[in-house]
Amino acid sequence: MRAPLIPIQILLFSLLNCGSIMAGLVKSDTEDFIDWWPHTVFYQIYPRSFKDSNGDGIGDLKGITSKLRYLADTGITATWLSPIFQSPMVDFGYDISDYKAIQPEYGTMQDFEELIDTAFELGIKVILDFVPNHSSDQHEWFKKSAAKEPGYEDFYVWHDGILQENGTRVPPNNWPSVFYGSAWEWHEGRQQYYLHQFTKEQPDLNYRNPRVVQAMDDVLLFWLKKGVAGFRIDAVNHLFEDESLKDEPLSGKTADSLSYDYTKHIYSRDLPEVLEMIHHWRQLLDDFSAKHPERPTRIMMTEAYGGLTQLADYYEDSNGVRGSHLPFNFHFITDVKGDSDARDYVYNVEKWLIYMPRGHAANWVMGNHDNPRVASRFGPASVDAMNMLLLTLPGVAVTYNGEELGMVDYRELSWEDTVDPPARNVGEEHYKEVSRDPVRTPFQWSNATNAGFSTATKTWLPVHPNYLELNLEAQKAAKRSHYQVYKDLLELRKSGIMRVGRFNIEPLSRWVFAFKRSYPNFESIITVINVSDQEQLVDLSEFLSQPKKLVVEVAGVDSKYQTGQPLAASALLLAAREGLVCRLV
Ligand SMILES: *[C@@H]1O[C@H](CO)[C@@H](O)[C@H](O)[C@H]1NC(C)=O
Ligand SMILES: *[C@@H]1O[C@H](CO)[C@@H](O)[C@H](O)[C@H]1NC(C)=O
Ligand SMILES: CC(=O)N[C@H]1CO[C@H](CO)[C@@H](O)[C@@H]1O
Ligand SMILES: CC(=O)N[C@H]1CO[C@H](CO)[C@@H](O)[C@@H]1O
Ligand SMILES: [Ca+2]
Ligand SMILES: [Ca+2]
Repeated sequence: MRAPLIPIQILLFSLLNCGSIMAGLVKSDTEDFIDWWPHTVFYQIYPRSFKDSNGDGIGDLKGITSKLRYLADTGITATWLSPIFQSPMVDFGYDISDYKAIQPEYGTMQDFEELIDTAFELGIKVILDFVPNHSSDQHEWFKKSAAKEPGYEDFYVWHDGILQENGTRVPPNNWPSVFYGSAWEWHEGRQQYYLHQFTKEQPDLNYRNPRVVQAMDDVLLFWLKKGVAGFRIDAVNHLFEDESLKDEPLSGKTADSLSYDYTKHIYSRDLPEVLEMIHHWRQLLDDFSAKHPERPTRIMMTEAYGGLTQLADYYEDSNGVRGSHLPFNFHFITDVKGDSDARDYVYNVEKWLIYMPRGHAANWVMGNHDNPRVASRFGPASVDAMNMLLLTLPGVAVTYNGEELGMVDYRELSWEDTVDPPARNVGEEHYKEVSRDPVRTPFQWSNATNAGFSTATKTWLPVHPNYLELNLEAQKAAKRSHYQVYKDLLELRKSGIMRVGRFNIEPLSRWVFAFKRSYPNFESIITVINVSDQEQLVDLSEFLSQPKKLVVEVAGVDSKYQTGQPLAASALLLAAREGLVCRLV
């Protein structure tokens, strides 16, 4: 049994009375960090694979609602749902044909309202995925725009193309789509090209048209009124293109003019107008929050794989205008690999904190539906250590569903069972190199049929065959499991020190790093991680500075240490890939 940690109120009281500067937080921002979101774990649900309630093999809203109690029991207080809107499912929901309707295979609007109500009762905030850059080509806006219906002519980005001397018509420029091929598609009906930065079934909306901005504001307000706590905004850096539609300079990375790497995206990505749009949406959210104080602050999270300066500007620009509450930080996905050493981890943590403007909340994303799972990226032995890293750093943590169990990618998934469009596009020879299906297999609830996900004879993606051993029920029953480690870490996050404690991080050697949350006269929490494949003895005494009593707070599944066990700081033995969260008393 762990001794209770200092409650946040006591720590805040002490903090407010000495006005010291914390990890990225200054006194004037205390309002922000006692709000609900700056220290929350956001649990990403991939609705298609979470829980099927009606036995058709596809996850749905009623399924999610039935599992909200599980989230609450685990200690999760916020979730973001991948798209649940009406969609032809060319890009599994990232191609929306009606922004205000629920995809019928996921349920009805009433199911959604029940989900929101149940979540509210359980103290869980729900964030929706907002996909503003493009709609589906089946959206009525696109049909009207293609037919040049008044008011809709310029809803999308249309162009005549260029007529060459010999009479051939070609696209207006050399821009490639993110998903391969020209970013322009000829439309027979309208006799013009339209822009699509993703698949050709995802035409880009024209944000230079105030009617589009208005229509999207209307969508946001629609869902806000239904009680959502905010939005995660997809592909936000693609919102605007340079009006000149000039050719982009070549990157020199590839000779394949159809590859997204072919050009430097100086006219089709990260335009300054993106920031204006972010500010506009922030204002809309702030206004709504102010008008409806009965529910918690509405927030936005933004998705963009971008440079540090740019992401920092999303938080707050050089004039101090606030934008995204949480511009997603993907560095643990893009910049740290299985063979990274301690310095790489420390460097990636520090660089975010250095660039993040003062007074904002850091955030760390460990996985999502587009990238391999932790157990597959870093190896199964690293699951606990990576969850310790994610959940004891300061700020917001983002978990992809299943990572609390250490679920593994189903890499052996057959060609016949493959459904991901980019994988189908490249064919049987190469599908494994690009398929995102292995990270999207159904959640492993138990050892029952289909891992307890569905009663169907065939599920939309097959269940990973390791479900007989790797499942939630088994991990709940086990003496020690990834799930229990995860849950203990969430419990630990409730302590005040984890919210406002000063933060510092250092490599102790090439393979081991440690970080500390501390506050004068209070207990400190120390996380120490060995990212190598061999055991090692480390000396923590210099890092801890004062010789105090060090005890284990959370240990991994296979650890020889137990909670409450005293440790010798000068000679701490860590197993390969072991992480340990300790308390300095
Ligand atoms: C016209 O010229 C372009 C190159 O500028 C070439 O790709 C295309 O095949 C030509 N079309 C015809 C019909 O000759
Ligand atoms: C399935 O799980 C239950 C409960 O965890 C357990 O009692 C049972 O032995 C398991 N069955 C098999 C075949 O593993
Ligand atoms: C991580 C993520 O949400 N990626 C999405 C980015 O946007 C494209 C197009 O909408 C989707 O295909 C990705 O899944
Ligand atoms: C602290 C430390 O350096 N630990 C060891 C971890 O394992 C690697 C090999 O993978 C050793 O070289 C390190 O010494
Ligand atoms: Ca279903
Ligand atoms: Ca765009």
